[in-house]
Amino acid sequence: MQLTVLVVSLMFMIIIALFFISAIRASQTGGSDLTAKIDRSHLFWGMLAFGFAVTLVSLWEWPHRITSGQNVVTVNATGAQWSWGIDKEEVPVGQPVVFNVHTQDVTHGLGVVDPNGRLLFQAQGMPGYVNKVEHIFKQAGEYRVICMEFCGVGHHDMITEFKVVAN
Ligand SMILES: [Cu+2]
Repeated sequence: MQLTVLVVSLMFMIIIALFFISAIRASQTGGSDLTAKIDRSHLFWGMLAFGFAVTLVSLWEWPHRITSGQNVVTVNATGAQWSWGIDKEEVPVGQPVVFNVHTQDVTHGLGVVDPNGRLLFQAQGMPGYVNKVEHIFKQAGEYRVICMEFCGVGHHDMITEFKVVAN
């Protein structure tokens, strides 16, 4: 994801730099340069297609896409002041896992952190609702569930763990 952001940022910087260069040249040569030659409608449709492609690529692993089927593992995660209760201690690698997130009292935020300490995804936990978030774990190991929404004095203690295991 960070590499995607870097590549997209560099591409935008190059495009903007080209416009600046052509504008400077146009001001020096009286206007017969690249900006004058580019058809504005081509530019519009090109930028639109570029934006669409970037959006598609960057959202490809959208975590809120919920699949259904026999191979989906369901984990019920319940937040309460101040702990997380999850009904599975182990989930498999490479299989869709759907977290049903809800709370018993106030709003909490379920955050799942990988063994390297990197936040993988999060979902809001709200009283009276069940929010679903899906993830396919790619790496076995110890994962942590933390709270992403400040919920009182014991908020920092809302940590629990589960294992991702190879099939
Ligand atoms: Cu909290």
